[in-house]
Amino acid sequence: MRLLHTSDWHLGRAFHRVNMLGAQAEFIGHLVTTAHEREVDAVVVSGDVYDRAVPPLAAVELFDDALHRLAELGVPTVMISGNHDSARRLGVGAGLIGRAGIHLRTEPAACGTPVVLADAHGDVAFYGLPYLEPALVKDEFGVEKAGHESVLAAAMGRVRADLAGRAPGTRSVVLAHAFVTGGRASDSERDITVGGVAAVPAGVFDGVDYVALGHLHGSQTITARVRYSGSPLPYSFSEADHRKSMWLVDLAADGSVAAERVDCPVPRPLARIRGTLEELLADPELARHEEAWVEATLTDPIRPADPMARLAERFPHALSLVFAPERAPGDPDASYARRLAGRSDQQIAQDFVAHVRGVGPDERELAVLREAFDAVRAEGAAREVAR
Ligand SMILES: [Mn+2]
Repeated sequence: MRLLHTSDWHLGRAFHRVNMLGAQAEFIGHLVTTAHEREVDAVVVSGDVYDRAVPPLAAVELFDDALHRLAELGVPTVMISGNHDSARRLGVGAGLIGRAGIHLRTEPAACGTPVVLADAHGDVAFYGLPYLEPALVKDEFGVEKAGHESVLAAAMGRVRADLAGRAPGTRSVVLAHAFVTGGRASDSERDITVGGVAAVPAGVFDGVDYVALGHLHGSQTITARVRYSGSPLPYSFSEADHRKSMWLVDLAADGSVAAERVDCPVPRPLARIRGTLEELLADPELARHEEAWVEATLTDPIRPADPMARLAERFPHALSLVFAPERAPGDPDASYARRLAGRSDQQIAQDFVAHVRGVGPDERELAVLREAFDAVRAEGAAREVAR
């Protein structure tokens, strides 16, 4: 059976001030063409279909168009909700849409109920595990301590139990939206840390033939059977070195896996450039980035006048300016944004404690901070569910 694995479409998301709907529509076209030309048997979409719980109308219309085109193609599709989606909203109409061969799995309670597709070699059971917010699903799974690993392990327990009851030789695919240990994050995923821990070990998924992951926006191979497709488009400059793609996976009769990377259309390359404004405007090396979406880090000791307008004379698609005046290393005046870059909310809070008190938080205080961050996140997620 041949699968096409993608995730993290984030329909409706902009890239800085660029509306990405056109590029997202082009990607949908590419997906449909690939599914057709490469004779794909099933499409799997591993969450974050939308960028927000209540997406803009144009994004909903694009999703509707995608559903129609996939249904017309006649290729069965399995989709789950991600941490950016409202599972409840995305799941509206799932029963009807399912009759058209597009299976939306947004209910944590249905983790152990697969979509069963068949090829010449027998059945393949597709288990859609929507993003599981630990605080919200711990009762459903009967786990005492709400954490990503414990709820995913419980969901996988249901998957294995169901699989054990099926005909011998039934192959299995799991869709999940999670941060698996060994994966590399970028700047465009929303933090899902609970209890100070975001990552779950890949071993949680042992026993299934292929795990189609979503959440991390870079394409990644955790093991031959556990992969991230990554997002089809960049959503932050930290993805400048990503090659955006999907996985075309051949699942053989014996459950062995062969995966091929299928590139996504590139609306415009990304470039991160650094130097004084005068250097950036003059350096002949940078000519190759003139048509790119550019993030420029200006190292001028004094902020130049009207820098974006001047930069745009050479780089008309410049989108982001960062000021990083060259000073001695360790200078406390380094820009606030630069000091915060790459640190989690919890790390920033811990460093703040250390900064004002001279000593960082001890174990007990760390636990208080973790609980506070978890409570805020759980409350946000609960509000989204209630809406
Ligand atoms: Mn995402």
